[in-house]
Amino acid sequence: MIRLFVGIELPEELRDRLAALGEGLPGARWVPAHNLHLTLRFIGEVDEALAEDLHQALESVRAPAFTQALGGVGTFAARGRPHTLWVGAEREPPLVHLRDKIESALVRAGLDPEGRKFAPHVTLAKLADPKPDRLHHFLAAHSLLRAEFEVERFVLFSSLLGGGDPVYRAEADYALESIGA
Ligand code: 3AM
Repeated sequence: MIRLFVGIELPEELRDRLAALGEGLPGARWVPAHNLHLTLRFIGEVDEALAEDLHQALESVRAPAFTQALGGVGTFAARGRPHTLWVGAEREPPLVHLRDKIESALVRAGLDPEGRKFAPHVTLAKLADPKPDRLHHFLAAHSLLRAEFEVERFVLFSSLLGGGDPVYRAEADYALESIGA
């Protein structure tokens, strides 16, 4: 079995910039710079045969390259407790188009449809027990954060969970069509 997800890598410079935000927020487990990514579709544990079918399905996806904007910071919470700190990804048509194409390809290849709404983001940190005033201060201080990067491919990642940070590995990548090509 292999645990998979489909995502977009961030350029190294942007990862370093985002990882550098990770100072001054106690109670946060920061995602290491090399793990920062934008998830398009979480797949989960699948066997090798299905993984191969999913890979082939992803190879059939045709979508244009685009510029992706990131902006603002926020949290996901459960029962009133924030557990994930993220920077938002603009829900622009090219991103949604790519995500929809990937979704249909994966469902055609045998996955159950994704039931949850697509809320594109880059997870910056997992929050264990953040001090509310420090968290509010962090969110306010970075509310105007903006960045842009070019998306020229997407990636099928495997994810190995252990004690510490997950180990993500690019198992395959898929080129997007260049603008004007
Ligand atoms: O993109 P981020 O880092 O927010 O939290 C996991 C991570 O999200 C999420 O998939 C991404 C790559 O691992 N993830 C993990 N388990 C999940 C699950 N059961 C999940 N997403 C949905 N359902």
